[in-house]
Amino acid sequence: MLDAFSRAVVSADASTSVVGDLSSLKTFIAEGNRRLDAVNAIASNASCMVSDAIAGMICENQGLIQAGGNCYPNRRMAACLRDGEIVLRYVTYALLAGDASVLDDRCLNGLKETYAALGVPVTSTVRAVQIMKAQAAAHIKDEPSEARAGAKLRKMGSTVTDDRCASLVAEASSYFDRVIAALS
Ligand SMILES: CCC1=C(C)/C(=C/C2=NC(=C\c3[nH]c(/C=C4\NC(=O)[C@H](C)[C@H]4CC)c(C)c3CCC(=O)O)/C(CCC(=O)O)=C2C)NC1=O
Repeated sequence: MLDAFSRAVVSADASTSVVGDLSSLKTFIAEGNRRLDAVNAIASNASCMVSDAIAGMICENQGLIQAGGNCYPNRRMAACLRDGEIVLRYVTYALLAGDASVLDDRCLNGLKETYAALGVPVTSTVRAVQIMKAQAAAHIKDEPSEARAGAKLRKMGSTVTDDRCASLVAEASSYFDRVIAALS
């Protein structure tokens, strides 16, 4: 498992050079609090995000909870919710570390094959991940929409939400895309 710092060391070592371009690490440090805010925005809304994403996925494809569907019976429903939580948790680890390796090595490695063996449908999984991606963007920007959240609307009250958040939204989105690519 690597983070932004160990990644710089490993890359430098691979070319037997001294650690070269420190500017990206400087930014990583300078923007560190903002990164922690982004991680916190996801982590403290995680259970709501997961249940909403899986509920949305099922709403759009109710066959999943009927006999023969992969979220039927309750044991499989529980496994699916748990998997949603696992994916979101590893995405937040990657965002915290500034590196995707923890997500790749401990969550995605072999998942496609496991799902194929168990008959877990990829299109539905991808849909749930896409919903979590959209939720994460909204929470990092601290702009959850009233239309979607209703009475559950919860703002973190972040004091700075300028467009520097955009790079963290883009980075988080790239980890969700990585999940989708690994399963597709
Ligand atoms: C830490 C890394 C890690 C991952 C990623 C992981 C995933 C994982 N998900 C599994 C099952 C499962 N995963 C699902 C998920 C779903 N079914 C659907 O219809 C939806 C599309 C989707 C939810 C979004 C289901 C239903 C099962 C149980 C399948 C079965 O037993 O028939 C299994 C098989 C063993 C078990 O049931 O626990 C693994 C290993 N386990 C891990 O330890």
